[in-house]
Amino acid sequence: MQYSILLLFLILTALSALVFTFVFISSKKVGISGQGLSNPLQKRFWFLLILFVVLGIFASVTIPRSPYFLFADEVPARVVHVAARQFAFLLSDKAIDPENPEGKDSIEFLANELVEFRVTSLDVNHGFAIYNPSNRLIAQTQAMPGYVNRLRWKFKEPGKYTILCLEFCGMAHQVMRSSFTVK
Ligand SMILES: [Cu+2]
Repeated sequence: MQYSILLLFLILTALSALVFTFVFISSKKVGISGQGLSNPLQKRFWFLLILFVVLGIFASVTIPRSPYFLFADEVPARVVHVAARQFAFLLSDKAIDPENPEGKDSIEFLANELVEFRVTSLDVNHGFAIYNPSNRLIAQTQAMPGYVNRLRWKFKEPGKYTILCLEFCGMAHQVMRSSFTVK
């Protein structure tokens, strides 16, 4: 399924590239005289070149820092299963059975150990957002029915961390919260 969506996107991308190339090639035949930047075609060429270089630099700097690659080559010390539902989060060291969902009352981690959250939802889309003891958002992913999203993080600061839902998921969305402790 994922691969067919990717394939569809690649085909659409190739089609749009073809259309743009066709428009670009056929519009070049219009004769415009003038040297250097007084020529609109030259101006456009330099504008696009600079734009692509800037975008290329931006992408190559930011994409490797994407959270998808965070701690990718390390083995997590802890794996915690998270099931979100209206209007609570269940956290457990074991896989959560959707037929009989149960979570632990309290979860504790050690500071600086690599924790992997495997986040899913039992009903609608929810957010899974982690706030540090000073209530700053430090990491988040979506909780989606039918999917397991992995979120890896090392908690440096000991204290109580809060989990909040970042998707408006129903009438009691604002009470949907949980927490864990880092020692
Ligand atoms: Cu929610």
